[in-house]
Amino acid sequence: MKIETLAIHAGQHPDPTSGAVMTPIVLSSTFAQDGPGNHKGYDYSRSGNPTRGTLEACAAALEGARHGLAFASGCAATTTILHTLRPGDHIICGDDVYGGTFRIIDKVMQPMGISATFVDMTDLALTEAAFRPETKMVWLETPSNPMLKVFDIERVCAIASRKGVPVIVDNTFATPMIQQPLGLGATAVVHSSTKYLNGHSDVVGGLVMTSDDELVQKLRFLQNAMGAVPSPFDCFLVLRGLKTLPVRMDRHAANAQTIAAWLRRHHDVARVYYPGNDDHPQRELIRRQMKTPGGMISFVIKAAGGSVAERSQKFLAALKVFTCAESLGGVESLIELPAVMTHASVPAETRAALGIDDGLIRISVGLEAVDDLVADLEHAFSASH
Ligand code: P1T
Repeated sequence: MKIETLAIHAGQHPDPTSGAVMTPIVLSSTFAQDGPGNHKGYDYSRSGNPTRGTLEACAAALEGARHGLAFASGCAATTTILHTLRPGDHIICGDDVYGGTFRIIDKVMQPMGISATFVDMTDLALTEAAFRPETKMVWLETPSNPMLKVFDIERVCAIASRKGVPVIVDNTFATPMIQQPLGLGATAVVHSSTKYLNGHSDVVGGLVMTSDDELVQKLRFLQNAMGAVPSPFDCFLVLRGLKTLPVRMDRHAANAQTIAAWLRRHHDVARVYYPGNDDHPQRELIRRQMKTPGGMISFVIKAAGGSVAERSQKFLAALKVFTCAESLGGVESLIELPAVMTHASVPAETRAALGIDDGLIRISVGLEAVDDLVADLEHAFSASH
């Protein structure tokens, strides 16, 4: 079946007791056993829950995976995967990742004896050179947050596979509608389902999908043992969000393509980072790897009088349709300054090296009428002079 059909039906059947077409929210924390240890598949809701199980099955189908695991947040999913590592192990991570992911690796895992090398994976020779005998995991986001770099999943996986090292791809920005990393050789995919998968900015959640039976056993153990599981209500909401993911992603990308092209022509804009740009340094790869360029754009405004950072602040304050907020992937358009918001936990010198300047602006293009979005941006350019 095609992904649009799977998004609506995978893992779902009318409820056998009531005939309910939509998956019920099973709130019970515990499940009756016919005798000690003799249950119908569920014993305690941290270990497994029917609503969560349905979400896990549907999400797995979308990524073409055999298994799905749901977590209380994207960071909980990330932390759980990283706990498959042991002291002395080494991880190679793409150099541009969500600030919270950088913080987990830098501030939580490194003190536990896991070393990390952050690499610009657009350079495959550099990536290969970063491997050590103790390298046990490769982690990448593509497109990356917030610089929208695109890494070649297939080639990075080929290098890692020669070394026997699993590759984890954070597919939050792209979603399975744009690319399916498991088909390109990745071992597992991680998502902040807070974003496009849920799509309505009313849930914090995470998902991991994999077809690796050995890895999923370790992750299931950790999901239960560490306990960072989502509520059944949140699972219901993400499951509902998935049903419209295919239509939402098309509109996000269409609106973003219009806005990115308009920004590039604008005399007040210094630079635009968007995978749909025809001068994007990875444009050949993008054509091969991504079905659409997605809904995220970063750009740098030109200074007017004061510094670029000052103008960015004024620009954000003047917007009426875009909301200044962290996060992305909801129906509504959001705008933020990564250096002081989502990527504040990345050290200033690292941010500078990556191009996350104090004035860099990131937008998550929503589903509003694109003319209204352009008019809102145009007004803010004028008002921030
Ligand atoms: O916020 P949480 O659900 O825990 O997900 C963390 C996460 C993981 N991976 C990527 C690529 C992300 O962008 C995020 C969260 N990002 C934001 C909150 C943001 O505004 O970028």
